[in-house]
This record gives sequence, C-alpha cells and structure tokens, in this order.
Amino acid sequence: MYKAVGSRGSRVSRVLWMLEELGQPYEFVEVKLRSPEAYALNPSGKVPILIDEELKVTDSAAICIYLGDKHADKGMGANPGLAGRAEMDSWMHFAQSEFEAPLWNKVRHRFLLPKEVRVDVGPAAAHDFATEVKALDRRLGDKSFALGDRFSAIDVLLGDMGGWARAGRFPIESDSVNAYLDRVLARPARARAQANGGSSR
Ligand SMILES: N[C@@H](CCC(=O)N[C@@H](CS)C(=O)NCC(=O)O)C(=O)O
Repeated sequence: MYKAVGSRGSRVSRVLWMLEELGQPYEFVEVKLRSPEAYALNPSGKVPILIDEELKVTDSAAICIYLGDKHADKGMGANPGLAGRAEMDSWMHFAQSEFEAPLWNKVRHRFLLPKEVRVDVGPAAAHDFATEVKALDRRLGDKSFALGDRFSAIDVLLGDMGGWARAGRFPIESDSVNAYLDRVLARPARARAQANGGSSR
C-alpha cells in the first residue's frame, strides 16, 4: 500500500487527491515539516513524500506524474511518446515555477521564514499571480482540462493550486479559469482526499 507522507494543510493534499482519483489504497502518514522524520525521507526536510515499497518520491509534481504513469490504464498520465512527455512537463513546470510561485512566496513571508527576513510581498505576489492567471487562461483556451478532454495529473496540481489561491483570497479575474477550477475542484475524489486529511490551506 502506498504511504503518503505530509502534514495537514500541506501539498500532500494533491497526492491524496491523485491517489483517490486512481482508486489506490494508501495510508496518510503525518509528519511535521522539517522534522527528523521528514529529513529521514527527504534531504530537504519537506513534504509531501510518497513511499512505494522501496521507492521514495519527493516533490508533489514528480509524485503525481509518477502515479499517473504507473497507473496509465486510469488515463491520468502523459500522452504517449516524447511529445506527450514534453507536454506534461511543460504544464508541470508552468504550474510549479510560475502559477504556484507567488502563492508560495506569500506563505513563506507570512509564516515560514525567520521573522527578521520577512517582508511584505503581498502586492508583488498579487501582481505576479494575476499575470499567471492570464497565462493559464491563454494556455487552457477552450479546453475542458489541461490536456484537452481528459482529466489528468496536471489538473490535480492546478486544481490544488487554484483552491489554495481562492482560500488565500487571490483574485482570479478570468471566467474561463474560474469555470475550469469549479469543474476540477468539484471532483468527488478531491472531497474524499480532504476527508482523509488532505484539506486545503
Ligand atoms: N516542490 C515541493 C515543495 C515542497 C514544500 O515546500 N513543502 C512544504 C509544505 S507544503 C514544506 O515542507 N515546507 C517546509 C519549509 O519550507 O520549511 C513540492 O511540490 O512538493
């Protein structure tokens, strides 16, 4: 059985969501950020971490891609071939390096960094996030999901990030991005993951 390691309110939410979508049994193992238990599994001391027997996978995007590919029959992985891999990687890098970055920066300066190095990044984060919402709007075009008609691992990542943005009251001024997020966040697997400990921030 998979072990999904993380803390409540962390990015483990997307791993639990993915596992629920795939219908895989798992155990949610709670550890504190940067605890000895977290460092024992991830040199960064960060969560989430997926344990699949002998294999440990860190970083939420890598975990969701791994699970999507491993359970390819469920239709949540990349499209076939090198082009499909590039398409999925492009979306995942956009999601984490661009769409999520302002959200994460704000959280770090609010709660995580040592007090003496915190600054008010609120206006810059809001500006950057608004830019990324426009980028997502253009990337989605008239597609239902990131890869087209099919819900996949990238929609779990983007949906989780969108839920985070809404909870953090980041404005999302795009009808199509809001409709996309409504569609993705309404999935029953997300509700089941939240009930099992993967609640959003
Ligand atoms: N790129 C990593 C980021 C992991 C990460 O930063 N996790 C947070 C919790 S959501 C953490 O452990 N933070 C501890 C810290 O930054 O000190 C991922 O997507 O999993």
